[in-house]
Amino acid sequence: MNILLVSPKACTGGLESLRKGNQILQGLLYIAAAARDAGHNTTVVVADKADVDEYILRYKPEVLAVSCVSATYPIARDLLIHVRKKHPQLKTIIGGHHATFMYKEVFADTDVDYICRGEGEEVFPALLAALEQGNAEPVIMGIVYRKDGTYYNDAEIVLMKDIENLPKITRDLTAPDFTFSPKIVSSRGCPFNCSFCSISAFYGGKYRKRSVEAVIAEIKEYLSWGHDSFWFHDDNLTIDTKWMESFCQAIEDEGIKFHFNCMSRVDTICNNPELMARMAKDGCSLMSIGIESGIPEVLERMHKKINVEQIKQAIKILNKLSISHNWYMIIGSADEFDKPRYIEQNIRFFSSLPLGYVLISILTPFPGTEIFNRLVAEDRIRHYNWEDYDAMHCVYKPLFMSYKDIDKYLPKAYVKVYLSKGWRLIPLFYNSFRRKAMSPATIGVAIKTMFLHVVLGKDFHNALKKH
Ligand code: B12
Ligand code: SF4
Repeated sequence: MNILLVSPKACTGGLESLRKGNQILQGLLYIAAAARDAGHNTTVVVADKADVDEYILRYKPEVLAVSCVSATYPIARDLLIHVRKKHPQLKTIIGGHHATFMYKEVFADTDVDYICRGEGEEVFPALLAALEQGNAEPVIMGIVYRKDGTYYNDAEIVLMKDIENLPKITRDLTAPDFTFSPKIVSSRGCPFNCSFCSISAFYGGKYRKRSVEAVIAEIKEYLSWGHDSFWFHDDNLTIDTKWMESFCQAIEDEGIKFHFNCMSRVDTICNNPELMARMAKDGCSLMSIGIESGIPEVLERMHKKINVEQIKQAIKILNKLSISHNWYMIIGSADEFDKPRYIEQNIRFFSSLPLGYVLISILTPFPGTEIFNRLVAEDRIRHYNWEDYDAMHCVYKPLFMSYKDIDKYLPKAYVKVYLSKGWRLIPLFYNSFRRKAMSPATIGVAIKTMFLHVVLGKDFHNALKKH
């Protein structure tokens, strides 16, 4: 069968790489590879309703598959509605975190044929096989369809037992208009349970790991194609420290050289400083770590299971190494700490630390998360305009201040936190280029946005968005 897979053309602020297709949602590439391995002709494109017809004409698909996150759901929704009207013969399917948790709403909005609840690598080819045999209503748990108001196969979110042999993502999966940059997944899931993160809900707290041998073989293959810089999409690459040690050992034994970026946690960094030094030596050039808040009570309610002392110690450890660091901060907590004095306390905390990059978000209740379920129960979700679920808009009703005031803290926090770095901004940017930790385009977007907002007084969200 001919399958067209669509990554929504995002206009999420600043994500140039996703808009231009330099990056395509990795989950979609995995299911494209799985369908190819099952003998189908697959092409992955980045599109919205305005240009999907062109791709349908070019690739003549029988099935159209879409992925999205909450913020890009409106693009996916409009595209599916358009396809249903204009190409009614096409079978359509959507997957990803948003569709998994909001499947009933997505069916109602789009009249899509199927929704994948969970991981698609096994169930998507099973659906294609059923469709080839003329069975449009197969019993495949996780491939949900709707008939006469009843949902079938929706009882659970399906996960693969084993992720050792993930299908191989190759250049030829994507249409030639888009560039290819390999990402590595050595594990899926996370054993922690942070209240704002949809990972624990999606993976049910399960954590699965691939063998060091399989990951090294994949990296060697990408190296042979000329790539030497990889982003690990693992939710936390360093959870299994024994695995990480074996991985470093394998890099050293094989004598292979490459840069890699990954996500970690402050507790792991504090408990394993030697491992961090070894990772730096073996090519780790950027580590992203969630601090979220410097207020102990907020950390506790988020179930972060880290403390302020660990945060400070982890920063010291990383600052002694050649690893650039990128920290996450959250404004707002949807509880009694949503007061200007606590938000300002948090901004002061982040400004007082010798951090590398800081990525600041507004607390966003993503479907499936504990925060989402609580705010729905308390009737404190302001609206379901999903394009605003981009971690830059306050979409909930705060208890002690207005949502607009929370929104205003986002640019303020960026300015204060980055200005607090003073001259250290110069080596920060210089090193990020040198170690390929961040692209000049990303930093360019950040500087342009701040200039438009702070100097020219433009609205922050409009300054960041590109239409
Ligand atoms: C890496 C990453 C990014 C990268 C993406 C790069 C890329 N090329 O993919 C970058 C930094 C660009 C990014 C940006 C954003 N991200 Co992000 N990101 C991640 C992260 C850590 C890994 C994504 C990944 O590759 N996962 C591995 C793949 C294999 O899993 P998957 O995507 O879920 O796909 C599987 C299934 O869902 C299913 N599936 C998915 N689609 C489809 C489609 C079909 C048809 C089928 C059958 C199956 C299927 O099968 C796949 C294979 O098993 C996830 C967390 C996570 N664990 O997923 C967050 C995550 C997806 N991101 C999130 C968010 C919020 C964002 C941003 C909005 C942040 C922001 N403020 O801008 C943007 C939105 C970007 C966009 N336009 O879509 C949230 C989404 C929550 C939500 N409900 O919206 C997540 C879950 C993290 C979290 N906070 O909880 N992100
Ligand atoms: S925020 Fe990080 S540590 Fe917490 S559940 Fe999500 S991936 Fe795990």
